[in-house]
Amino acid sequence: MKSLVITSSNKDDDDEDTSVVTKTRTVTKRPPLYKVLLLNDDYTPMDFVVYVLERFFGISNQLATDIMLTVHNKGIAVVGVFSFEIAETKVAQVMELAERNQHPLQCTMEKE
Ligand code: TYC
Repeated sequence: MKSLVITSSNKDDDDEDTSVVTKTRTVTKRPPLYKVLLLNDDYTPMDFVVYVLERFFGISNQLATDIMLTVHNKGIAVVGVFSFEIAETKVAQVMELAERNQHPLQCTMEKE
């Protein structure tokens, strides 16, 4: 968030009191959003990917299956769009579970 201070003053040479008006305008920028992407590989079981999508992204079994198949067929798909912190957490959760199960599944994030 940036604050812009606009000052208008009345400088003159006489001895009169001068007034200064200060206006503060707050310019609020929307926080950037990040896409969470899932990448295809040849080894991660399809039902594991569907499970990951249901568990960490709150996606229905039907939609999770569709997204998994899109990744399987196209190589990559956007799973969701989040703030930096949320996207980072989702990626970490997916990567941790994949590693724990020794699957090479890759999940990354990218600024929108
Ligand atoms: N290609 C994998 C298979 O045939 C399935 C898969 C789908 C893997 C999506 C990763 O992000 C992925 N078992």
